[in-house]
Amino acid sequence: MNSRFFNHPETLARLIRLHALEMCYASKASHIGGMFSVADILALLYAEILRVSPQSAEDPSRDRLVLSKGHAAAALYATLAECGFLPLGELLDFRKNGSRLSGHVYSRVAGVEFSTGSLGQGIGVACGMALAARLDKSGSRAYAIVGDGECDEGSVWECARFAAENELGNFTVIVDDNRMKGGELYTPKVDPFKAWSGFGWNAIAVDGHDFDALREAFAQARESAKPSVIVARTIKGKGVSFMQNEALWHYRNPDAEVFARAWRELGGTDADLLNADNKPKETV
Ligand SMILES: Cc1ncc(C[n+]2csc(CCOP(=O)(O)OP(=O)(O)O)c2C)c(N)n1
Ligand SMILES: [Mg+2]
Repeated sequence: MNSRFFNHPETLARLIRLHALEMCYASKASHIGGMFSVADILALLYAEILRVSPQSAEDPSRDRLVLSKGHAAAALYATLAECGFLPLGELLDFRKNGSRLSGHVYSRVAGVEFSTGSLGQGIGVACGMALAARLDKSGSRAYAIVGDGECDEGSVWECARFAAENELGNFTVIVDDNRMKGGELYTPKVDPFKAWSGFGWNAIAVDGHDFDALREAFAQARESAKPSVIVARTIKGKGVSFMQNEALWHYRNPDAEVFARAWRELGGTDADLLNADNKPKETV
């Protein structure tokens, strides 16, 4: 929870997208589409749901979040910086040689619980954190965010079965269900909601860009004795018209013109810039 953004996750979400855009522009790299699809989920988690703060980063009873789709690292770093875990200015070191802000989530960054990037791995670690919390009676809850494509990994379903068998009611998985993997938009033949329900989970389907619906889903998850999954229907590239549902923007760096257009669509101002030298051409 964060007092600055509590009840205002949309403000944090806007900043996450702006910072992630600037980080991808400055570093000439990264998975921008999947950062934008998960931005609202990260914003609500850090604004209102997770019991975490820079002051209690080592508290054993803190909640745990693992961003299992680790290629969206810049969105998580931006969230953590806005919530005071690291300096905002450090975000521009993203992907630079020697920086801890590597292109996939790195656990040396303050507030990060586990390094991810190899899809299918983070969810199992978060599941272990939930089990440990129960054994320790710490009251902590564990959360993992996975991509819909990541759910092609068998390890996701090993975890699904283990968590259900062990009735890990303190474990919540959020599926960033943008219906895109590396390529075009697709319709899954195996419905994710039915699949998770079939594994014995408390499954909740929501619009992943609707804060009220997400809020309600997290509240329902807290009440469940079973592990919960929030199947959040999202839009890859959400927030920038020409990136939405476009396979090209799974991984691509914006050039100066694209940066300026996207910055404008996201409502970016000069005050939002991390580096004044990045000023979009039109605003100069
Ligand atoms: C084990 C593994 N295989 C392949 C990749 C390469 N990879 C990076 S992102 C991606 C697509 C993931 O799709 P999804 O989980 O739906 O993520 P999103 O749409 O949110 O970007 C792939 C295959 C990887 N990081 N890890
Ligand atoms: Mg996807």
